[in-house]
Amino acid sequence: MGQVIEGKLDATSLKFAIVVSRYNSFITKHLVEGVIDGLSRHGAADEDIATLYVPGSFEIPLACLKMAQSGRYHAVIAVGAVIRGATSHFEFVASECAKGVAQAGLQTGVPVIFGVVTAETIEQAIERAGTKLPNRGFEAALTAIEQVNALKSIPD
Ligand code: INI
Repeated sequence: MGQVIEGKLDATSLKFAIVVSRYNSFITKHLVEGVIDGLSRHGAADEDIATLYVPGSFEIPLACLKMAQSGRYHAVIAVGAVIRGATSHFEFVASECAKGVAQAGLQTGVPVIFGVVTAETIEQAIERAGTKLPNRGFEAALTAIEQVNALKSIPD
């Protein structure tokens, strides 16, 4: 089977930044709660979690890049809710946010996790904030912890 390298779900002594959009805050506040719950339950200390608020999901990538560049955090978790509604604005916001979040991670080498809900309807967004479906923020927290530890485990 060869050598298996994987990341444990242990957030002890790790530092995290959450970048959260105020737009659709009735959804994002639940996602942030999910992130903090996921990090805390896996050993992260309250003082090791910093939360930065930005106006909308379009503003998330630059804020993630700056947080990652600061060197203070082991991972950055982006949290937003982009809901289609009646406008094509949705496509631009959602795709620029996704591209920018990926770029922030690749450019800095710091894991930047996409905890942004994209949904066709408000109802779908509510489901993904932890009603019918698991809270996407909680899942993003676990992804962050696993990814940090997976990258730490890569042999020199
Ligand atoms: N921002 C969101 O976070 N979600 C949305 O659904 C959304 N829609 O649909 O418009 C949205 N727009 C605002 C955008 O993120 C920027 O804040 C704005 O365009 C200014 O740059």
